[in-house]
Amino acid sequence: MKFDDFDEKMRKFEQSIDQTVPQDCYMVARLDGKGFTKLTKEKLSLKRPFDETFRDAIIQTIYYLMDSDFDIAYAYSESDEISLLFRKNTNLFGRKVRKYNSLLSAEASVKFSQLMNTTAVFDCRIIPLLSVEDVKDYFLWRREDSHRNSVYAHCFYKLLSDGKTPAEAEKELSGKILDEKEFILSTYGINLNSIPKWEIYGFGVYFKTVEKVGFNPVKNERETTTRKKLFTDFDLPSGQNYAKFIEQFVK
Ligand SMILES: Nc1nc2c(ncn2[C@@H]2O[C@H](COP(=O)(O)OP(=O)(O)OP(=O)(O)O)[C@@H](O)[C@H]2O)c(=O)[nH]1
Ligand SMILES: [Mg+2]
Repeated sequence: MKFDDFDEKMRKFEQSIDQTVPQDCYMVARLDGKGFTKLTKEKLSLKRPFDETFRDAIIQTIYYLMDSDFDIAYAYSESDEISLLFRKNTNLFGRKVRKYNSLLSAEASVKFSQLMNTTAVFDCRIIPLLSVEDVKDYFLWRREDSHRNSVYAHCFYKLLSDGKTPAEAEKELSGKILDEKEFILSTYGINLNSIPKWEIYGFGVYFKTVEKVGFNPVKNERETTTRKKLFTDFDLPSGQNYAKFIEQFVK
């Protein structure tokens, strides 16, 4: 077969499952650590349920992705997951899903592995969203997921420190609603205000404009310039205030 004939025949297969995110949609990617329960327990000696070294490696991974050309407006992280909201009009990779999934997963995995001196892998999914309301709801949803997971994890490790086996702790928590788990924590003198906020609700990363005072040798005078700097927000607003806060990134 001639090369052009091969090309025509094979491209059809290659392109048959190529998907692109429509220009009208907002786009979020969610990365999630693969098998991090095992990794954090067996290969890394981390504090449980939450560890600052782990958190800081996630933050550095997010900075690395946001400092590259991915066009990310806002990132949110809880546990071993990272959600990335892209700028509305981004046209990187022609909005091809396979490009985002493969490159984000690869870049995050390599960076995080280097930082933690281990082999760690993130999967990635792209979530197209139709409206500003959907974007707000997406981030409210992940924040609430964080809240639930975190309360469970704090309860679980408190029960273990009280002498329960993992199976007993799991059984005790199974079927309990959030309020009941928060009550269990209160019996240990713990409430949501006594746990670092990022452990319960996760944290956000975004660019902030900062002013820098320098010296202009040509004009022989002090000069104030502005530049964008990445900032980690450990004190995200809650409820509708968080939804309102998200609006600034949906452009
Ligand atoms: N010790 C410790 N573990 C953490 C920390 N952050 C996340 N993890 C662990 O990461 C795991 C994330 O859970 P999942 O994503 O649901 O499960 P997974 O084992 O990664 O499985 P898959 O995502 O399905 O591959 C949980 O077991 C958490 O305990 C941390 O700061 N310290
Ligand atoms: Mg995971």
